[in-house]
Amino acid sequence: MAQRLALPASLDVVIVGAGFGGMYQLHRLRGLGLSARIIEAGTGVGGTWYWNRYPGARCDVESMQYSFGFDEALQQQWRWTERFAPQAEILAYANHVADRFDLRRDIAFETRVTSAVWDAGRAVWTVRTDRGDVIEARFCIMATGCLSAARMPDIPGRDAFQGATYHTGHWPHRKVDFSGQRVAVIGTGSSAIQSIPVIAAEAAEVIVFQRTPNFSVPAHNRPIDTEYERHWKDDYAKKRGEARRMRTGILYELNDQSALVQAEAERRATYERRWQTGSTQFMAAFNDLILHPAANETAAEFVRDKIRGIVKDPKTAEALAPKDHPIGTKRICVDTGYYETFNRDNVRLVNLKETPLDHITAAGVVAGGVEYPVDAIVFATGFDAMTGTLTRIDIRGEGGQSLAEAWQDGPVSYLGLMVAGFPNLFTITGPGSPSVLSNMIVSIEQHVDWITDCLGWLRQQGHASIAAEATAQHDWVVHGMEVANRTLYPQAASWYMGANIPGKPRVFMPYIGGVGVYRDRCAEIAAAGYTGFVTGGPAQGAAAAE
Ligand code: NA7
Repeated sequence: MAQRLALPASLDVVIVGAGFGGMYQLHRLRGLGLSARIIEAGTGVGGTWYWNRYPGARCDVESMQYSFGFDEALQQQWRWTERFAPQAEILAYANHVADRFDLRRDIAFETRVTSAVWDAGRAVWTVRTDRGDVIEARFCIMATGCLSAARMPDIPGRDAFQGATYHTGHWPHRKVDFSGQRVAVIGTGSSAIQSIPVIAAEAAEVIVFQRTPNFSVPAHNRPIDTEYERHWKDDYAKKRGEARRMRTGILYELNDQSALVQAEAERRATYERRWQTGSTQFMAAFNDLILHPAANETAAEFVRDKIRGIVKDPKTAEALAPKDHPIGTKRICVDTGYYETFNRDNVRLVNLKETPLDHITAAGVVAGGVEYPVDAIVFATGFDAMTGTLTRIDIRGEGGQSLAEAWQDGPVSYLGLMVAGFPNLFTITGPGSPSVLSNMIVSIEQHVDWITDCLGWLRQQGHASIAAEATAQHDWVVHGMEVANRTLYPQAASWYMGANIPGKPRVFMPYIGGVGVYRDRCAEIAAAGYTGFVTGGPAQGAAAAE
């Protein structure tokens, strides 16, 4: 193991996390001539794609779009091999970016930030790590990811199990061999839906414990051919520009028509065409699927019918067909052979709605009083999404208030970029920004560019600090809630709402107004001299901007 990078006692900027956000942020800050280091808990770069190594892990945004657009040579030279890149290829891309831009010399790996405390008098953050580092930095940029705090459910007896246990979000770095094994998978979110078909192809038996079924559409993944690659690369910059105007930051065919204006047969044909194309663009079949219950129901019923058509056992098919939430209000999954997997002899579904999960024993999982003996348990139980990665760090702003306290009734933020009371601390794709409702890399690039411009502006103006105003933050939070309440999203008990974590406040966390609209708002605010932000004092201290 190479020696860990020594961290200086004083810096302009500490960046937390070496995923795509942290890496691009470091690159941009170098361009600004600021001293910056990334502190990263893992042994390598990649963030989400470093941790989520479970079988079948794959991005649900097309590779040609789920990649950096800031550097023309990079986007022209990098070659994706599949329409939807597997985790290993995305991780290879992250490593390529780190090498290409010589980022590693400023990344301290295997180091976790434990606290960050604001000193208002000196306008510096004191950042501490689990290795005993103490660093003073003028700015702290949290590039900690939205889905990084993996969540193990508190199922009684969990620790008594004698076999192997895994969490999809913390998968081992070695190949896990399930051949000949009986495997329990707990959860049926995106991670489970991707991994179950792959595990089932290898294991002797797979028992899927489902509490709530999710809607999934086929990926129709395939190798990338030259024609498709050229279609993108011939005018990549233009296409990236168009994607940035889309509601989701993903370029795909829109249909500005209500689902309710078409006759049944025509509407089904529209859905069928989308189903055959595959991917999340299914939800763009009509313009009101996330707005009107009746419109949404037409799409939901189409997918339920597909499930009934694919899964041979009617009882299993019905259990897999979601009925408790409008389609798309929980993140729609994109799969390769998920529903077909339930036709295999070695796969069975345990419907926890009928037979609730009681406990775990040394030998297996007990549901509805029946013990299912297994050799391994895969917890595909998700994350403390959007806030968990931030609140597990002891972040203390003005007056010693912790971020966890500031967010005890749900996350509040101005633009998802800064939290009132926490000067000089930025959150890349924080709650209150499009983040998880968008192509993450598009949103990451926009936030990094905005933060970089802001730091450049502060230096130019001679300001030591910037903070969100409480009133501007309040207005943004209210606006975010209003926009969310115009949609069907708040109707689902989703992780967008914090509903998967017992006791977490039910607040719709991402901004659903759309990527294009949101970008314009951020740009207007910056152009008008950072309205809604308050700046303070002349720059001071050893690491002050030169
Ligand atoms: P998700 O989407 O949060 O899914 C977690 C799943 O685990 C979900 O089906 C849960 O059921 C289930 N779960 C959680 N706790 C339990 C207990 N105690 N018992 C039974 N089942 C449980 O996480 P993923 O990792 O799949 O996906 C997260 C995102 O990553 C995804 O949306 C993509 O954006 C990538 P529930 O619905 O709570 O009834």
